[in-house]
Amino acid sequence: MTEEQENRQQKFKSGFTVISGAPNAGKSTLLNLLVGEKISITSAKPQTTRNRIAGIAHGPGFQIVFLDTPGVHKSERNFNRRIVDVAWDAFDEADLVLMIADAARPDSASESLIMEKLRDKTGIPAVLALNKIDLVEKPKLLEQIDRWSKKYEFAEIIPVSATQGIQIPELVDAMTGLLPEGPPYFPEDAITDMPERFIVAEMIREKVFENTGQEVPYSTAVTIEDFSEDGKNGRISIHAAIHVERNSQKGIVIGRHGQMLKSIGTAARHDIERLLGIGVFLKLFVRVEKNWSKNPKVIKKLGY
Ligand SMILES: Nc1nc2c(ncn2[C@@H]2O[C@H](COP(=O)(O)OP(=O)(O)OP(=O)(O)O)[C@@H](O)[C@H]2O)c(=O)[nH]1
Ligand SMILES: [Mg+2]
Repeated sequence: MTEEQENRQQKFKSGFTVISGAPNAGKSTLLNLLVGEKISITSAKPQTTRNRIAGIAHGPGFQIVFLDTPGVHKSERNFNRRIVDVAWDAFDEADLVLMIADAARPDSASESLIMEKLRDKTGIPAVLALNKIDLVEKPKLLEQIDRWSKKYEFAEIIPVSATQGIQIPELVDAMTGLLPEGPPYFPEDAITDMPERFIVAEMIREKVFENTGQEVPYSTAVTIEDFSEDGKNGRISIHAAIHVERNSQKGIVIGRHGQMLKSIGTAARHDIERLLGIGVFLKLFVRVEKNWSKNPKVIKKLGY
């Protein structure tokens, strides 16, 4: 290696950044924006994300591997505790923490959980992104910044809006400044470590989140049963099962004359086609897996 090559390599910044925050703070929305592709599903309802999803952001002189995680919260529900554990486990991989807080709606219970974790993990720098600033007036935002700066010694506090794309370069600069020097972990064209099948299943689950209410989204899991080249018209053929916990929920997801399932399928297919860049034939089934979210074995089988 020449001296110049060595210098260049040494200056390259790379590392793992765990994205942590309360449910619904905007973690997955921000991840997608930072990566430049939709790889993590989002919704207006809390507790959308259930897995640790790596999203890779490439830039001049840096590569940041973001780990999107479930929103942390206290819950009596077995399944919720399981997914919150997934969020905490991601901290073990982190060189940097990107905490996301909703500037419009503080969530003190979740905030204290994360503060506790950060104090526990001394040595890992943390940046706070105060998100959704498009929803707050300036005086209230200044109040929030003040409140947060007294709560914890963040390396930086940056007000942002993930949906409006406000102050994103500033956020990226702050993070690259804090990352260690090192070679890239992933090839230049990689955007995630999750298989296509996983993201496809998630896109279907997102449509269930969007189209159904009350407990139904939280009783739903999606698995891919078949994923193959159709042969016909060069399309990909995907069979997916939507698992619910009760017969009544199955009825809701199918809807009158199958209308609901049709809407879910059409919306999901559009997203999947955009992701895969190819025509898709999508077939959905609804299955009742009685009380799956209470059974650790079945939870595992469904991918959690
Ligand atoms: N107005 C506004 N809405 C936002 C912003 N960022 C995210 N949202 C919305 O907030 C909601 C939650 O976003 P998500 O990205 O799913 O939040 P999350 O933190 O990943 O949520 P969980 O996975 O449930 O923990 C969605 O309806 C987003 O469109 C923002 O900057 N401004
Ligand atoms: Mg999320």
